[in-house]
Amino acid sequence: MNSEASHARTGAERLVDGLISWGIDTIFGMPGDGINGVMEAIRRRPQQIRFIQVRHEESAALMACAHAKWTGRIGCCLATTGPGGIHLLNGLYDAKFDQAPVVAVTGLPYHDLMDTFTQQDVDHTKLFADVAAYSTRIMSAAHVDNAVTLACRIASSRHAVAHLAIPTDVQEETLEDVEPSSRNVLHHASFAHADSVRLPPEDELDRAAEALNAGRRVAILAGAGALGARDELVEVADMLGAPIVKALLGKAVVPDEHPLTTGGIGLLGTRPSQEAFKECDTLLIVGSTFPYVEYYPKPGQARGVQIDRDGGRIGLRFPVEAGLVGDARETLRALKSRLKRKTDRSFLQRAQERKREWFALLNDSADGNQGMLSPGRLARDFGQCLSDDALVAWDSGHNTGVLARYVQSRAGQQFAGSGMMATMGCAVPYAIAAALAFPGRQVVAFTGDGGLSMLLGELATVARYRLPIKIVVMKNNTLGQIKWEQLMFLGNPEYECDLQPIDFAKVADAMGFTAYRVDTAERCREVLTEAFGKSGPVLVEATVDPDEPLLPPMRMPKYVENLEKALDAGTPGAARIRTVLGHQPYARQLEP
Ligand SMILES: Cc1ncc(C[n+]2csc(CCOP(=O)(O)OP(=O)(O)O)c2C)c(N)n1
Ligand SMILES: [Mg+2]
Repeated sequence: MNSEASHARTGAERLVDGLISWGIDTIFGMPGDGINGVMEAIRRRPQQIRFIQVRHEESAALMACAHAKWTGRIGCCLATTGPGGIHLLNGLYDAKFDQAPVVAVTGLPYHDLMDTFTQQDVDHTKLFADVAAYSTRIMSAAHVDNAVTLACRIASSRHAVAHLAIPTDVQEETLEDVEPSSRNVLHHASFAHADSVRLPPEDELDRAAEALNAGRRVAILAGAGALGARDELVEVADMLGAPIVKALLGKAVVPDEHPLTTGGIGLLGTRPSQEAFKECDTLLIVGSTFPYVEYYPKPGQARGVQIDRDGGRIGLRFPVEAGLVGDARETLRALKSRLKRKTDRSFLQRAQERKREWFALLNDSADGNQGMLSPGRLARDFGQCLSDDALVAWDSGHNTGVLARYVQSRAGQQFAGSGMMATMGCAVPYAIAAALAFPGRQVVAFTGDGGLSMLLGELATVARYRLPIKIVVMKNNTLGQIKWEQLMFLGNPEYECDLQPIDFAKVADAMGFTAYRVDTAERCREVLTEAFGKSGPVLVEATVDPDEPLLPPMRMPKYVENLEKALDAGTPGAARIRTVLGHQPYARQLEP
């Protein structure tokens, strides 16, 4: 671009061009008078960037985060001053917590009215100071280029949130209006991308290999950091005869059907995974800081080795003697060449047998479900109806638990949702981001009724862009997960968890969806099959039994004690709940 044209570009145009040069092709947001200069710059660049209009800025931030998780590229969201910016926060924390690179762009009042109690005068740089690794107020058109490239560079290199706040008048300003300062030499900052693949030092790799080679019962914990290292992880697991246990964010690391994995861990995990952790003498953690410490092997029970790209996360949940700071794939490769193949395969074989038993139990109990649909049956059938290349978005609740436990992921599928933030309402925004990034692939959201109602307006976004998303809402008319937590964690009767029922099928119909209802086990598969085969946006309202519990895979004595206490203390429907607890797979989960 010649310098005259460059000088004529507004601050907003410079900003949008900067984002484009970093490969950003989609911006999620909502216009407003504090950001309309940027809107105009986007409007003028239809070939390079598209704007996706949302109904709530929280969704825009969740979509930007999801875009980053699905594609591995920077996600971008936009909001106006004050209420718009404030609405972004929850989605941005989701990105911060799961280390998704996101750039947020917000408006500010006129630069010379800031902090004067003017309309919507929220200081976004203070507001975003905690959530963003980089947050700045753009001072003039001459400040845009260096600020925007730095924001993108920090977001991508630190896997973090970066935030740019741009005053209303600066969006309109050009370099003909303002001179750069004497030290701000034009074009001094670079837009070139830079990446690295880090490797740990040799002696640390040797120390890790020594521990792993000495182990007789090695287990692996894999999380989101291992998503790009499937082949390497499988090779290492095979050499070590080690079952791969997956944190939820790592569900797609290795397909559930793979013989080297026992599936998930935690409250929503599998029994063979828990048993592997109870009995292992060595734990290799790859790209995970799965937060529930009580599900790890006990400190002192097992030697620990951990791979993480962030040195600050080594030894966070489990004491390790070797911390390998580096890229998961390259580090596993380097480690593999130091490992000896274990001839004793008995630990792995035992885990495989237990896995067969566990899934037979889940399947048999799903098959045995008659009449009122159980959450497990719904999730099992849902998993079986997915395409081989489905992108599946989860929400936060009991519904996430059954999805994690019952859906047997396949090699070409991807799964994503809010991890460390575990926010309700994420499934639909995540699915929208997936459908926009991967047209042609099946995109499915699995959500609870509480979660869906939080950002219900986004059904209109799905319809607006004619996204062929399939939404399955597990309707139990309760904040199911919290109900079971009140009973199990605290021993208190359920209180204020029941939800005013919503006719989601009617709502979806009014929003431009094809809607289905199912409420019996017998019809579940048939309805899901028909719904998934239908073109365009589809919602399935699946009414499930609200008395089916959310239990950890193995008995936790304190939880059982609390459950008894809560049921005795006047939990509504206690008698029915007791009956359900006697059914499989719960009876097995509660067995001493
Ligand atoms: C934004 C937000 N608010 C509250 C919570 C706490 N919470 C976690 S799960 C849950 C209940 C979810 O209810 P629903 O969506 O109906 O799913 P269910 O558990 O019934 O499957 C709540 C309130 C949360 N995770 N996120
Ligand atoms: Mg619910």
